[in-house]
Amino acid sequence: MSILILPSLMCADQLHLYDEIQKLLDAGADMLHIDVMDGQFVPNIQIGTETVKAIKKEFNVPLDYHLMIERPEIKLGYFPIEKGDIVSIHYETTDHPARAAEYIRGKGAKALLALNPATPLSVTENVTECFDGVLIMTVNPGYSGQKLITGCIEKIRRAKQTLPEEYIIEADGNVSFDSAKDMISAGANALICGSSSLFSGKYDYKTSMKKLKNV
Ligand code: S6P
Ligand code: MG
Repeated sequence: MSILILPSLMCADQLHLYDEIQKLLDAGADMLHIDVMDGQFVPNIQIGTETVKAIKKEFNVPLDYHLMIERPEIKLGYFPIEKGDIVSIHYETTDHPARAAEYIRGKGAKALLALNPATPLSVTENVTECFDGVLIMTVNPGYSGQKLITGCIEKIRRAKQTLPEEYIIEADGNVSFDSAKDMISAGANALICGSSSLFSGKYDYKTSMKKLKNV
């Protein structure tokens, strides 16, 4: 399986999103990672449903939704989820993760269970077949620019060892050109790239993307 490189749109220039998306696609982005935050589950608020709809209308790009919102099962309908998309809901936000996954799969998208750094991998045990993968937070959700919690690399390793072979394993948080190597060696097959790599300002998107693909 090739490694998905997923630019985190919250790290792009928010006043020039259209141009930013164009540049990311030109640089070869596979999908766009959309962080949705509700100010309750995480101490931050973004990105609005109208923005997501506008992106879908203007660009032919699948979205990788990361829903950091309480009770996602009753809010999934706000989003234009379709075939080709990936949708992560957090284990900590719902009593009904499998119900949310069923809705997502019903739209033709892939459903992932996202885990905070402190949440053990064992919570996936009884609902493994309801999901297509896991999103492993390697920082606490809510902000970009945070420091890696190194114990989470071990969680990625255990996910690779114990979860189905075909599972998507996303790593999200402080994915740098260096930490990306450790994450991939541990078993991650999708990297969320933000201020630590793609958006560091050191290189243009094409160069950063090439560097990431080489990793
Ligand atoms: C954080 C969010 C992430 C960030 C990304 C930023 O809550 O889920 O997707 O946007 O991690 O990357 P970095 O390199 O600044 O940590
Ligand atoms: Mg995210």
